[in-house]
Amino acid sequence: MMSTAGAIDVPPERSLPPGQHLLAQAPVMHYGPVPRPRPDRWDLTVGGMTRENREHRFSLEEVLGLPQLEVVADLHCSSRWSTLDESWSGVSARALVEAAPPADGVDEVLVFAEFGYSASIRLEDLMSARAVLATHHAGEPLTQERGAPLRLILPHLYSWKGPKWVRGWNYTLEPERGFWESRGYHLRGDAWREERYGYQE
Ligand SMILES: Nc1nc2c(c(=O)[nH]1)N[C@H]1C(S)=C(S)[C@@H](COP(=O)(O)O)O[C@H]1N2
Ligand SMILES: [Mo]
Repeated sequence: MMSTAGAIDVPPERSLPPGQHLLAQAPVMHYGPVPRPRPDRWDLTVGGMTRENREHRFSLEEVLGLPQLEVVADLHCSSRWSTLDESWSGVSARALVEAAPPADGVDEVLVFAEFGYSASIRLEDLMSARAVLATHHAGEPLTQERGAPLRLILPHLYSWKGPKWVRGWNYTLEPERGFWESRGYHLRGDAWREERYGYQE
């Protein structure tokens, strides 16, 4: 998470979360390499404390059959840049939770992606009306570097909580720290409350 030059002015009537500056365009940012497409072996797994006490597996086709959702949302990187009005479309994350429901008492999710990337997310955040498993950005299919075939977008959280190349999640009773959360970043990560670092928890 490095900082980025090229800040622009925030338009009147708009605001950014505290401590953020605006960029005209989001830089491509992730840790490690871009995975190469593997449509033949792609699946999505929902496991951990599921209601039926079994792992649920979905093909991409099955995921794409869930209710569609389009969201216009800002990106907020914890390295302090934001962008405004990105448009993301795909399927509702809440619909996938409903298709593979958690056991009673589950409040937490560890979302995982290719190459072991993961992010800790509260079930409540994953089920928010604007949480989208995106297949498209700005009206075009996601590019590989932006997370194709599927990427999670949670508009009110810092964007490290939006894994690109997402492959599923596990339900847990207690929060489990993901990639950045175990490197000093916040479990919840609400950008509007500036929940950046773990020491603020
Ligand atoms: N799989 C994966 N997803 C990831 C990351 C990553 O390192 N790996 N980085 C996150 C971070 S820190 C940011 S800011 C956004 C950047 O998204 P962008 O490249 O579309 O701008 O992706 C997020 N999703
Ligand atoms: Mo980020």
